[in-house]
Parts: sequence; C-alpha cells; structure tokens
Amino acid sequence: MEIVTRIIQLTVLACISVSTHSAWELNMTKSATAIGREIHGLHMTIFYVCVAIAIVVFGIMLYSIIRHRKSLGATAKPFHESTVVEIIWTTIPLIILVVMAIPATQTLIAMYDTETSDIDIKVTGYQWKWRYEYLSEQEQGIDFFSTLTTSQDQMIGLETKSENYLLEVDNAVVIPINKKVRFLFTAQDVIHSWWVPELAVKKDAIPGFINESWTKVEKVGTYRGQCAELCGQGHGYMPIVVKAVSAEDYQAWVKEQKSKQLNANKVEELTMEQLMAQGKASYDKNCAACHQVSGLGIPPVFPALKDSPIALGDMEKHIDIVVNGQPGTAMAAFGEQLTPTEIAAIITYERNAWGNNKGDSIQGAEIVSFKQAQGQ
Ligand code: HEC
Ligand SMILES: [Cu+2]
Repeated sequence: MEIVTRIIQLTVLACISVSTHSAWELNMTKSATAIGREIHGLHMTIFYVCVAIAIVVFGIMLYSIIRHRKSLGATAKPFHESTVVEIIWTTIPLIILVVMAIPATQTLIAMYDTETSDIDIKVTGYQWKWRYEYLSEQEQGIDFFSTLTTSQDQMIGLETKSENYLLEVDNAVVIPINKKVRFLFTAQDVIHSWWVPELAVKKDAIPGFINESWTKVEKVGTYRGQCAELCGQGHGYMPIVVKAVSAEDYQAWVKEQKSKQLNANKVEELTMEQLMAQGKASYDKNCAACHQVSGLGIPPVFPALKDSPIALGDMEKHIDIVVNGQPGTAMAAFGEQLTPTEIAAIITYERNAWGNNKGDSIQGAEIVSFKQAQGQ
C-alpha cells in the first residue's frame, strides 16, 4: 500500500510543479525549418482527424448503450446483412483515408526532394563518431571527424555534468542558413541513424547504401541530435552538433577549414612531455570508450593495453594495429581518422602510461613513412 501512496504523492507533485511540465512535453519538437513545420502541421491534422473520429464513434456507442439499455426494456432488432450499412461503413473510411493521403503525400514528396541543393555533405557513421565530407565544388576537400567531448569523469560522476552533457562534439558540422543542404548518409561498420529533431531529419546510415535527406535552416543557431540506431556499446556517445551560420561566417569557416586541411599532414617534432600530454588527451577521446581511461579495457571483448604484449612489444606491430585496425573486430583503422602526430602521441602514451614504462617514443614523421611504405 505504501508504494501506491508514494505514486499518488509523486503524481500530485509532478502535476503542480511548473518545471516538470516542460519535461512532460509529449508533442513533436518544434522545427527550425519550413519542412519541419509542414511535418508538424501534417501530424496535427491527422491527430485532429483521429480525435474527431473517436468523438463520433464513441459518442454514438455511448449514446446507444445508455439509450437502449435492457433496464429500459430495449430489445434488439433481429435483422442480418444490411447492404446499406455495409456501403456506408466502407465508403466513409475510404473517403477519410483519401483525404488524409493527399496532404501526407505532398509532405512526403517534399521531404524526399533532394534536387537543386546548394551544398552536399556526405555523412558517415562510425563506432562511435560521425565523419563529414563536403562534396560540393566550393568546399571540396573539407573532411573531418566529429567526436564527443564530454569527459569520462563527467560520465562516472567525478565531475559535475556540463550543460550539453553527451551532446557536445569537437568539430560541429557547419552549414549556412537559407541554403538547401543535401546530406548523403552511409556507415563504415554497423547501422547508425543521423537524427536532429529541430531540423526534422532522421535517416538511417547503412554500410554499403546511400540514403539522402535535406534541410534548409532559417535561423542562426546550434542544433543538437544523437545517433538513433542501437549501434553498440558507445551508441549513446556519438552526438550530432549542427551549427547554422550566416553566409559570411560560412565563407570564413570554409576558408579556415581549407587551410587547416592543407596543414593536417604537416608533422612537427614533439618532446616526450608533449607527446604524453597530447597522447593522453587523444587517447581519452578516441580509445577510452573501449580500452578505458585506466588502460584496463573490458576483457575479454576489449583487451587491456596495460601490460599488453602489443603495446609493450615491437613498435612496427603496435603502429600497424592502430593505423590499420584489426579487421573483423571493433578495433577500427585510425590511420585516416587521426593525424600522424595524434597517432604518434597516442602510441607513445600507450607505451608509457599505466605503469607500462617502456621508455621509448615515436614521432609523427615515422607514422607518415609507415603509411607511405604501405601506399597510404
Ligand atoms: C570500438 C572499440 C575500440 C576502440 C575505440 C579502440 N579499440 Fe583498440 N582494440 C579493440 C579490440 C576489440 C581489440 C582486439 C582486437 C583483436 O581481437 O585482435 C583492440 C586491440 C587493440 C590493441 C592490441 C592490444 C592487444 O594486446 O592485443 C591496441 C594496441 C589497441 N587496440 C589500441 C587502440 C588505440 C590506440 C585506440 C584509439 C586510437 C583504440 N585501440 C581504440 C577495440 C577498440
Ligand atoms: Cu550509432
């Protein structure tokens, strides 16, 4: 009985507190795009049609039950197979369905119309991050990964959670406002789904297939979303951040990205301290989801790197597994995801962290020659 009292108390509390009302929001997200508002409008139209049908049907039913109840002496009419009734209950629903199909088809056609786009972006899902490649002429060559930046300490409760906990990334995908942006979705490993509620875009990213969608954002702002397909242990850790900016800001961003891209493969010589510091930061961001911050992994699926024969063994083999991954396992090829300097720093860190104390280090230039020797 105590539990019932408790539930009643909680319900009453929830009803009277204003702040919980927003959390109780049941309807679809209000969109920042015209097509999103159209989808919302369609959803409301269909909803009201359903409400009207419910009122009419249950109204007649309740009226009949009460008006013709047995205690008033009502007796059923003994007829069978009425052609008139059958025609009525077939045509009315048919008309309702056709009436609903017209706006629904119009909206669907608009949603699927990816023609005449101004900018094309290929979006690839990885376990567990997103990659954005700009395909249109002007942005050609812009290609980057977008990885969660929420720290492990926040996740395990050692730090207070930030405002955009689990919804923040290092590189947001940047688009200009009032331009039609076409997205092409695919995935590298398993099925993911790119979902940003305020843009009304939700599309599966499937290995070997290309799905399309588009958006045209009207207001400058940051729009956040998440992967919406259970894609493994890190499914909750691959958020999406879209930054819609003015045309001028967009031009500036494109310029900055292009120069960044040119410098990406420039490697600089780092000291041991620099390698270890950069290595820890990159490791925690890119590797800790599986191998853990502690380097202890989650055996037997994700091996420990502390005392690992590979992390403490031959340098060549160690570079190979990080650059090329281990096909058929969750260990991805990081050669194209990270810069040579980042890879060198991570490998140095792995060989000297958690008591591994191997004492050796490696520079980005050696990663570049390793990749070149393999024709990459
Ligand atoms: C999605 C999970 C995942 C992520 C992220 C990941 N790994 Fe792995 N890693 C694995 C798995 C699984 C294996 C075991 C592969 C096998 O069966 O040979 C592995 C193996 C390794 C090994 C060999 C260890 C041994 O003793 O066999 C090294 C070294 C390694 N990973 C380094 C890294 C580095 C560096 C990163 C980050 C840049 C990273 N891993 C990110 C899953 C992951
Ligand atoms: Cu995913």
